[in-house]
Amino acid sequence: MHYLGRIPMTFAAGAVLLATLTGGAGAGPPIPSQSDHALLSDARLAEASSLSDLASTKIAETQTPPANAPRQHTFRDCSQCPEMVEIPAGRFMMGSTDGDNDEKPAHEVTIAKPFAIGKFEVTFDEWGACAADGGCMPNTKPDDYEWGRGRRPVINISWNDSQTYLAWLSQKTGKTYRLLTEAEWEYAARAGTTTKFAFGDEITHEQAQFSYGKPGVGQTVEVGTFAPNAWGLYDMHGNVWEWVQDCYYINYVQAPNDGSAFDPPPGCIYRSLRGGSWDYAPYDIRSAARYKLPASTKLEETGLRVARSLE
Ligand SMILES: [Ca+2]
Repeated sequence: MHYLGRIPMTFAAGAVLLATLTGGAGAGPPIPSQSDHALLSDARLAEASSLSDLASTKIAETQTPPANAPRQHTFRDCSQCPEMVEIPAGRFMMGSTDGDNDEKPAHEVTIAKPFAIGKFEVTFDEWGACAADGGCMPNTKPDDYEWGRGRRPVINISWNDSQTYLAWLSQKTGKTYRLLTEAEWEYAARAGTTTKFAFGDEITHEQAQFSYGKPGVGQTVEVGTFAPNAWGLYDMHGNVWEWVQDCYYINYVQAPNDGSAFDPPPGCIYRSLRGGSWDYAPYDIRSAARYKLPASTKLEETGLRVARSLE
């Protein structure tokens, strides 16, 4: 991903710290250090690539329910809460056979139970409601770069900040709001499709907010500016990167296949983000594309989308 070249040097220090933290013995399954990653990934990705042909075939056979399934029920738990869309149980092939190494191996994931997902990225208005009610400390008024607030997606949100919004939302509604798992995010982004985007293998500036090939200085647009995917979800491609629950790992060799998050002890430096943002190229906003940042990092292109389980 081209953005990696723009990561500040402090992130490199974080990588060293990660290697240090994960190098020692501890409870639970060991997490390979960054220095182990090359050896591990070479061996396992060779194995993974041998499965790629099989995966390519299975991808077309696995996706359920199909993209043309009936539109899901929507609801809102309070007047200022994000509008939610019920997503059906199903199974799909997560990852890709021809993308970056961190998208491999493509693997089948089963989502056993329906869940609810935000119809849109969380907006400045919604974040403001949290702050006005005493929540979302200390990032109560994230910088909008004078692009405008209202129904634009909230930006300058770290993974840690996202937890303050989810805690407020859960307290206000009595429901357990959370981030999507990375598997749930991709399942919802694909919406029954097996193509690079929910709209096919190409994407245009009439379908999503991304900067590549577009004149002028990029920025976010109001949520819902473009048409939704087949399951009624907006801006899964582009606009802002969306934090997910998972601890980022360099490939899917250890990825769970039940839709749960990969989040092993003893801790996590990098959290995953999905969907790309207004500042990216089509390749980086594909359904399978992944990104990572330290949990405390906030940028002009990091936001969130909420989820909650259905009783
Ligand atoms: Ca997005």
